[in-house]
Amino acid sequence: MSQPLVLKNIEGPVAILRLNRPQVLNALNLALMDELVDQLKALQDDDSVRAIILTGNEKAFAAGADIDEMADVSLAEIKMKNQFLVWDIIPRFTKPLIAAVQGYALGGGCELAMSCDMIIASENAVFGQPEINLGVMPGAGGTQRLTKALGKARAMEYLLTGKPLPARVAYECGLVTKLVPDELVMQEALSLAHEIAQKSPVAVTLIKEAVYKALDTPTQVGMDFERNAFYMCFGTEDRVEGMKAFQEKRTPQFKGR
Ligand code: CO8
Repeated sequence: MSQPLVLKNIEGPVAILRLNRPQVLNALNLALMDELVDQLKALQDDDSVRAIILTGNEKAFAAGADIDEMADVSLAEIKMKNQFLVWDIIPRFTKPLIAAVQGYALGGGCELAMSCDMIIASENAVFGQPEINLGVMPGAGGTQRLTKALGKARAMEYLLTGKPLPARVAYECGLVTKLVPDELVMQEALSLAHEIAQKSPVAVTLIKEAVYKALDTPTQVGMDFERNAFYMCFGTEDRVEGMKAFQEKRTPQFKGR
């Protein structure tokens, strides 16, 4: 049996994880999600890795949770399985995570892409939360993250009808970072990942946390977090290096200390 998730390669400081269940459009079964979190934990501990790209294939990033795996599950089973424990780890991952999306990103696939820090999408990508058509609803953040990105009025329409959200609309709503032709998706994701990988990893992590505070907390709480995070930067060697490099008119070499 082929691996449901492939650590394709590590290109310098950038690791690429590829969802690999092409026969079912990368439907997210429990084994795949467990493997994804295991891989992320390993990459978290690898100091040489400073950014991660999560991708699928040309036809699908992921077409949602595996419906065949869910079809016969009882309420008691789904409740007790607590499958979302692994999902909660993804937004807490401290290194930058970029979703490179081609084709379908539906249901859990859309939620997985939205759990990443940024999405690079091809013009033919299709997002959406079609769970309503299965008699259920999103369970891994779809109602929350789509609403924050699109606003109530438009999110309601997509969530209640389950209709596809074209990449162009997702881009215009701010859900997608960059929209590029199909063949340039990985190139663009790699370029972005490599650029961020050159920055101070500590500052990158703190900025990530601060941005999520902006989404999840009242402004003053976020401002307080930001101020303390700013102070924390002054405890790093990277801050000394960054400012010294500016004065010496050279490129800084950040070490993550
Ligand atoms: N689960 C299982 N199998 C799938 C899934 C899926 N989500 N999506 C596609 N497949 C399978 C198909 O059954 C088919 O298998 P087979 O060849 O054996 O018949 C194969 O993939 C190819 O699919 P299609 O023939 O249907 O391909 P099309 O190009 O005709 O259509 C679509 C593509 C439109 C994407 C269509 O496959 C589709 O509608 N898929 C289901 C999309 C969906 O409803 N997603 C939401 C699932 S529910 C969910 O995500 C809940 C999230 C809760 C939290 C997350 C927990 C993990």
